[in-house]
Amino acid sequence: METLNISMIGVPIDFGQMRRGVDMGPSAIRYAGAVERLEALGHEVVDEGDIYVPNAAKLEVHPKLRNLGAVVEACTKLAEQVATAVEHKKFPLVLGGDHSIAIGTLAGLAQHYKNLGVIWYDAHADMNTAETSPSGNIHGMPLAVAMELGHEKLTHIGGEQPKIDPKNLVIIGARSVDEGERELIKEKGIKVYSMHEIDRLGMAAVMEDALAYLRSREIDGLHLSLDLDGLDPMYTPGVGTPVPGGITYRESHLAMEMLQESNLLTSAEFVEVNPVLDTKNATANVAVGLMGSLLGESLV
Ligand code: EXY
Ligand code: MN
Ligand code: MN
Ligand code: MN
Repeated sequence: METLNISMIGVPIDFGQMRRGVDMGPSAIRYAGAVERLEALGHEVVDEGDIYVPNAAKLEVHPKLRNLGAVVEACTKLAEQVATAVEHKKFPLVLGGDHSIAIGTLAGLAQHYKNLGVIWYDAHADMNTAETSPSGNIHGMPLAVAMELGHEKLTHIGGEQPKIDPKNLVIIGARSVDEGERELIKEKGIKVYSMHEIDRLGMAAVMEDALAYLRSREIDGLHLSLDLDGLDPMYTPGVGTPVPGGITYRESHLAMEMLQESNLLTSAEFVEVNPVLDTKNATANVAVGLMGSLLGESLV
């Protein structure tokens, strides 16, 4: 693998959901040795530190969008930082924090990539709006927002245009999808490999198919948004919304290794690590191991 100039950005926020602790995700991932692991692969890694939202509790609230003002501020700052990293030919590596941060990551990437592919590795579709959400938690909404569906304070971060084309989106690992999300997936013709397809076809075939599909879309960049709850909770217990019957440890490493081989990857984020719900930093350790496979580590 070519050596990368990695811009590692921490986003220690928990505004997009209700479980305390996920704001410590970036620290947990750092303690799990993310920088050393990637430097050992020959990459240049600059840890840009953390995005900070002062006085979050005083920012705008909304009856159906929890902590709206704080999420908007965090994602606006993140979008700027991601856009700057890409401008300087760096590889953005974003550490969450809950999955609402992807609103900022995708907004930043869309400043440069006009036909961006996205692999959404997750138990969930994260495609709700205030009208369809069962919880009002914005970490269940980033993909709707990126398709410019939802409150304009969110959809207009990084500009008023949609940030992704639904046809360039591939969801892998879905097993907890709400009614409104199912309708949107059908309406937009979004490619989803649920746990059923992964069980039936196997992860190798799923990744072959997904990468061939994304190549056929002639994407100009590929972002991996990896929610650690995409894996089975037996491997990643430290997440806020665990769903049994998930992807295995080795299936996940294979997916990362095949992504690396594809030479399509241009950015990545690892989200929903919650050390308060974890044991011995296991979930952050899994995240760092997957980063290694994603960015060039080989078994022999
Ligand atoms: N679909 C549910 C909701 O919208 O509240 C659960 C979303 C969980 C989102 C986590 C980050 O993946
Ligand atoms: Mn998610
Ligand atoms: Mn999830
Ligand atoms: Mn608009």
